[in-house]
Amino acid sequence: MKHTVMGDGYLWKTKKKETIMKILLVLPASENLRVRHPEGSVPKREMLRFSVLPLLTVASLTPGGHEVEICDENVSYLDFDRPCDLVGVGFMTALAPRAYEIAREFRKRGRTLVAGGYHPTLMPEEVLEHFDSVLTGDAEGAWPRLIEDFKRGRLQRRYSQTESEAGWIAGAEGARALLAPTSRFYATPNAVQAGRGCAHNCRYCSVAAFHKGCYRHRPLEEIIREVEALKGDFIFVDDNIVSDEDFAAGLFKALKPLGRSWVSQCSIKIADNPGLLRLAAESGCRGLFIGVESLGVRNMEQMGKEFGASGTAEKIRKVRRAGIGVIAGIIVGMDFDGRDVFAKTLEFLRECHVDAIQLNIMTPLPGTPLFEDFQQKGRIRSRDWRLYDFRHVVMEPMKMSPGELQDGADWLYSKFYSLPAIIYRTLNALLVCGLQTAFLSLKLGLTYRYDIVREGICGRNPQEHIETSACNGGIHGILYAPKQLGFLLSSFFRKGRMAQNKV
Ligand code: B12
Ligand code: SF4
Repeated sequence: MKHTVMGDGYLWKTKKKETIMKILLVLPASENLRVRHPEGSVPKREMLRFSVLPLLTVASLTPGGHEVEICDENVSYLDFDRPCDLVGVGFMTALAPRAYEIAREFRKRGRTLVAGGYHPTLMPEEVLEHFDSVLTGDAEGAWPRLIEDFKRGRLQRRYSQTESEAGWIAGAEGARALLAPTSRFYATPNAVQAGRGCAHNCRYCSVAAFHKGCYRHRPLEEIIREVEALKGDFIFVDDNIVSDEDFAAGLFKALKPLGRSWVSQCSIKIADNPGLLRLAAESGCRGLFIGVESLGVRNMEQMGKEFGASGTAEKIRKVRRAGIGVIAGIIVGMDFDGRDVFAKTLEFLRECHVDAIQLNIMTPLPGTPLFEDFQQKGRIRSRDWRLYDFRHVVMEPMKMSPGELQDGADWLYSKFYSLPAIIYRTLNALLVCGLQTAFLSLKLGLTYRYDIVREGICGRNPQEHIETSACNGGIHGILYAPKQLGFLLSSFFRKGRMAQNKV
């Protein structure tokens, strides 16, 4: 093999005069989460990292022969001086400023830069100010063409799938080995995708904007083959694994004989289909991230998510009684939320015994109808994309001040993840859902708590106007304990009775 240095790059030519390129794929990370020095430590939050399927998929689509390397800044230090010809960066909105920094550094060193993923797809013009080329939408088909063009020195500014390529969903089989050196830093290195997109069109959701309300899935045999090749448990990173209920039923049946445990995301509609819920549990489903979002019916209607607006508590109980833990996505700061939303939500979450939450502050993401709406009404407070991480207030709320929204969200977050609450939830999950879900609940709880302590999140309930110095559970946790203990005992006896009835 002959080494030919072209410009400052590292293109190789084989004996047959084929050009071999070195491609570096990067996942940027925000400042508080990334590895900042060559010997820097990796923050201990494995539970909140699952593989890097976007980059692995792009790597697996790369035509044979080229050398591909990946760098997830959450777990590895990004060395700008490493030799490469082409740098591909995939990023969501909150990571756009870091992606632009990365682009600047590589440009100084004469590298060619390509962007892909959510933010580049939804804001391509902005991204092209920093990158040589942008690939919008799915990369299947478009990425190999881009590579070919680059190799021939005719890289275009924009790439996207052709009509005939649309709908193709590639697996990541060919690229999983790239993760081997860092796999211990992830909750699981085994991320798989059964389908993409979602049939719903919620107004705030980037998935709806990216996939335009379209859902499609891979052939069943292909998914099963990919799962079979993995060692151990896995996660389906689908946005809504039950988007097509018939397909989901077939998938769950096919998974059952494999005896694996898995977690995924889905809409609360799964609770309305007891047969599907049972199949999911039997196939090894141990936890589902469900976008509960808001308790306010009017909020849900305004966001185009009215299908999830009623009977939520009972639906959550149904999922848990099937042996599946519930991680609820919650949004605070929607237009009909007043100052009482934080305490009410906390009470609700305790009553229906969700196993974990992802707490989000209402964030209009660029490219969504919600963003357009907020922009027109002059309600966008900041366009600093770093703050679009769902932990900061970037818009003018309707029924409280931005400060109150921030305080209330922090308060709810730290209260939900107080130590007594984590212990209680773990025991409850053990009794209602089983050991694996209890373990999941405990590990998630402790990881979120680690983030809360590390970032000094405390907050206060704006409804009460009292400083809640009891950030670690304190008096609230103690006062609440007898009620929780009562529920634990009753769950235990109910479970005993259910077991007897089965016999
Ligand atoms: C798993 C996941 C995570 C994981 C891991 C993220 C990762 N990068 O691997 C974790 C838990 C860390 C995470 C965190 C967050 N996430 Co997230 N996450 C996802 C999820 C569910 C799946 C990602 C995935 O593996 N997709 C599978 C791949 C194959 O699909 P894909 O990303 O679309 O990739 C294709 C194309 O986009 C393109 N492509 C992608 N990257 C690249 C790169 C190059 C160079 C090229 C050419 C092409 C390309 O090619 C791929 C193949 O076709 C997505 C939803 C989704 N459907 O993607 C949300 C999603 C990306 N997350 C989102 C958000 C908002 C967040 C959080 C802010 C949420 C929160 N409340 O905390 C945090 C960010 C925190 C932070 N500061 O970093 C939003 C982003 C929206 C936006 N416009 O920014 C999404 C879209 C969910 C949503 N409903 O809106 N997330
Ligand atoms: S159901 Fe979930 S994934 Fe689907 S459009 Fe609504 S918020 Fe997005």
